[in-house]
Amino acid sequence: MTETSILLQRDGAVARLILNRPDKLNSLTLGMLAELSAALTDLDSDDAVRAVVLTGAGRGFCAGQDLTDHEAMDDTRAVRAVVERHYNPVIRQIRALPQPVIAAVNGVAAGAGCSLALACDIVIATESAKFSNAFINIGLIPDGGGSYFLPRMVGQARAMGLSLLGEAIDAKRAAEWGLIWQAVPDADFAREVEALARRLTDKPTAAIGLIKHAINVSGHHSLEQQLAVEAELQAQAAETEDYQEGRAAFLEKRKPRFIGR
Ligand code: T3D
Repeated sequence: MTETSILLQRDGAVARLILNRPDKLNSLTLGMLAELSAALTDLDSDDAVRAVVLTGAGRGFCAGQDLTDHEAMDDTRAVRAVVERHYNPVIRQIRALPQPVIAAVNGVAAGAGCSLALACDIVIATESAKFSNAFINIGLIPDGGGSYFLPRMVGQARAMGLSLLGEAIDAKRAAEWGLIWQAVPDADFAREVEALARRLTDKPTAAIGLIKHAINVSGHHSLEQQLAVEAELQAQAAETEDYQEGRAAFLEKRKPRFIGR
């Protein structure tokens, strides 16, 4: 893709998805969500990609739904369809992507922009970034999976506080609360994101996809159901070449070289 509202850049085994409307803090239009969905579809079947970084151009990560997008906002009767047809598929795609997805939160993540970040597998943020469940500030409710992710990540009390008050928290607090993986000084951010992505590309990618699945379904499973899921997924992991390599490397006391399948 070229200069569109979503940039997809491949760099070896790392793919970068860049939300690219910096003047509007990368707020989301329906066209942008369609582009994002198309890019995720491309990546889903791309075996050469072993880590995906989702980030924002300019000073923001994503300010949620573009409130000036007439197509999405003017007909209030169409909101259900906007959520079902444009937001929900993207959230599902991120969760189901076989590769790990890093949200590299370079600035404010508000409303559906916050949900988008939380849908990713690992969130790393600049210390100056802010997370805001801003929906309530305009009379809406958390969508994009926000009402699912938040209580599971930070517990009911903090999920309620964030959702009812709509106040932003900074990345350090978000990390302390378990909303994100890591807050790093702004000056180190690019280097830390790169290092995290490269660490992930060296890992057994097929197992990462299976781990994502196991953890994502665990939220609505009993222990018995989850034990059954683990048995099934472990059987699949054990069939991979990377499992053979991991075990051989351990026995031979050397570093494993995983190929991702
Ligand atoms: O119908 C449906 O689809 C329902 C789905 C809803 C999902 C949602 O995401 S609802 C929540 C939508 N998001 C918000 O309510 C956040 C709105 N933005 C803000 O509150 C602030 O912009 C921020 C706190 C995020 C950042 O503030 P600040 O001071 O750093 O920046 P700013 O000056 O407000 O914004 C910079 C520009 O981006 C500005 O444009 P301008 O005046 O320079 O031309 C601003 O209007 C624009 N912008 C920021 N957020 C949005 C936006 N434009 C359109 N939509 C936005 N969400």
